[in-house]
Amino acid sequence: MIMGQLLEMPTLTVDEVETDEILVPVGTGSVPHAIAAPPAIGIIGPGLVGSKLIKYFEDSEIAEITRVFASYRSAGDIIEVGGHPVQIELASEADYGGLFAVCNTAPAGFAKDHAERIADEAGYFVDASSDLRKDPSVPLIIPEINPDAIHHAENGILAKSNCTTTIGSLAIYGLHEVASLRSLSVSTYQSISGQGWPGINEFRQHVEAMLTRQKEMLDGRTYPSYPQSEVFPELTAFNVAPKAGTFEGYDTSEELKYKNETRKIFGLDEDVTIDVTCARVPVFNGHSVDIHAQFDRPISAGDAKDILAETPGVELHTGEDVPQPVNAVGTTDVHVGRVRQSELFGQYGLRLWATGDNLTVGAAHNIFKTVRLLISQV
Ligand code: 2RA
Repeated sequence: MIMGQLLEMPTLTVDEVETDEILVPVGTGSVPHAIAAPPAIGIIGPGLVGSKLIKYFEDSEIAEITRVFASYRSAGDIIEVGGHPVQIELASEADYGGLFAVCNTAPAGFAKDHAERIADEAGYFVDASSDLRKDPSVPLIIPEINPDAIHHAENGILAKSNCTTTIGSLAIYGLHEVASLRSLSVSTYQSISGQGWPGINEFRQHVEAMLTRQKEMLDGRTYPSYPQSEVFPELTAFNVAPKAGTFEGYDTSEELKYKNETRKIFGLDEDVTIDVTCARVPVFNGHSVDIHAQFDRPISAGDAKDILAETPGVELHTGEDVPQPVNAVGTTDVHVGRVRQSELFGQYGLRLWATGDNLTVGAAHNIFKTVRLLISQV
């Protein structure tokens, strides 16, 4: 299609594009020897996370988004990126040659089939999905924590960790650098936006339905009278379900991600124990994590607060000022508060609460920082 035809088509904003939801270490793909300034970036999936990622690049001068990709549903649409119309290409069939990095925010399933080819055609494939996280050749990058891991990516493929793991890891890495972790007991309070627009739309319908049924809730009518769910098997409106993800044995998929990814990012030995319960809560956006950590040496709550106050990527809250999703939304730090000594582990343990925007610090901003790190290495 020629540009004249493209311009006759309606231009959408990235938020209007109905597309898949949502991501990237370092390798030996065809990284250009001399990159254009600014380097050209491709984004797969301009949805809830992808649109935020586009905005971070637009607001910076480190790189330029030159191409956008999506599934059949949105391929052919025109969106405006950096003040220019860009036609969305079909992600599964496009040739990615000439791009410095491709950031994938498509849902799980896409990276598994296409990462290798894309990383071969472009310089790097930075993956936000869960497809490749367990692959030993694919580093999980949280730039504040393990920036050097980008040098261990084979084939130019890197990934980010699950949003919940990222928020929890940012909250404790500064402490772990001073006193090594011996055990972690974690409960998560995960928001609805973790399941993208489909989850948000279902939640809205459920809230409306349940508001008209307050009497039933107060009288104790039970589950069968509640609205049917498709995205979340358990009711999300005015409820708390201790089940985020799907069961894989005794743990849910979200709990296993938290355990496995935390081990991989920190390089923890098997004798460091990690217990996790992941719950879904009726919060539109922003995941919270209650962390009970045991360390290999004494660390006082006062020292922990001093460390957290200086930890990059962390905003410390003290006293009456407690971190909450409603205040964390749109920010790019993890908000940490309620820092206190553990009764169970005494001087060797701390209890703290972390809240972060799962779409920014947990996803889009992590990918942006990873690409910025890759560019800085060229
Ligand atoms: C969720 N962590 O909250 C997932 C999204 N990747 O559903």
